[in-house]
Amino acid sequence: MAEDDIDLSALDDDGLVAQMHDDLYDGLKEEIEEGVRILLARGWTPYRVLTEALVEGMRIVGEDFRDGILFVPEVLLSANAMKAGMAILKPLLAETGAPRMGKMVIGTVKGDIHDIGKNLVCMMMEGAGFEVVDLGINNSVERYLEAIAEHSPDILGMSALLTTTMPYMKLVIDTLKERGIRDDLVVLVGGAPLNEEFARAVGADAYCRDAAVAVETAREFLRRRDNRRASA
Ligand code: B1M
Repeated sequence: MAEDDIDLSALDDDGLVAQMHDDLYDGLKEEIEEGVRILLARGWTPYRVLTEALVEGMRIVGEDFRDGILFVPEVLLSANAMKAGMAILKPLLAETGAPRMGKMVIGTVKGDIHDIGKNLVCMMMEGAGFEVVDLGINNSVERYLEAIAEHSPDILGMSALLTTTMPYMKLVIDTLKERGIRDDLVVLVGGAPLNEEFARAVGADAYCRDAAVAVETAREFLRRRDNRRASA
């Protein structure tokens, strides 16, 4: 350890989490990985590490990006460190042994390369027992249609982080309607600039504020669908 390095394991929980927010801000991948491992070893649940150490750290990065204090290259380093932490948590979140709940195809819409939030949704959905087909970023209508034809999902999820890309969701949903397959799917949308009103306006079934809400909403819609089918 270099002289000015901080011994993360010597910090108490609050100190460590605060240090991890700083390390995420500075894009320090290895420190984030170490911090995640320490918190897990101290008995923190993977979900708590995710929300309190990583997501909260990224929120701070987001504010300074918005205010012009951080720029794209720095935010990319933060995103890279965040992903490294998420990679450790992913198998743990998926380890719940939950029964298979249904299948979701999800992707970030065309023109948009933000994927951290979408990846979190994938992790949480898998952890809750859903089968997830992740289409990644920058997805065209055609790509969504191909994936729906190939995987026959119960749920289509779309993510957008830019006000310029979120209208693309309407194009996808309108195309599903034209093809007569809209009502075969539960369409859930999410991303920081969206809200419920937007989701209604584009014809989605629901807006999901965060990954935990996405899981709850998916469960609720499939439960309602199964009840309808059972009583038909
Ligand atoms: Co971008 N970026 N970015 N960026 N970036 C934002 C979104 C921005 C708000 C920053 C700002 O100005 N404050 C702003 C958008 C402004 C606007 O549209 N009004 C912005 C901009 C402008 C840009 C560029 C245009 C910058 C430039 O080039 N000049 C550019 C666009 C590139 C493109 O997409 N074409 C750009 C680039 C980048 C990076 C590449 C540097 C990097 C992305 C790296 C990556 O994702 N691999 C980046 C980042 C990291 C951000 C911020 C800082 C953080 C986003 C994030 O990861 N948040 C962001 C600021 C912010 O959002 N506060 C910003 C953490 C994540 C956990 O939250 O994504 O909201 P979130 O996901 C949540 C929920 O929204 C929800 O659940 C998730 C988990 O709880 N959710 C869903 C998300 N998707 C869902 C789908 C669902 C359900 C729930 O389906 C069922």
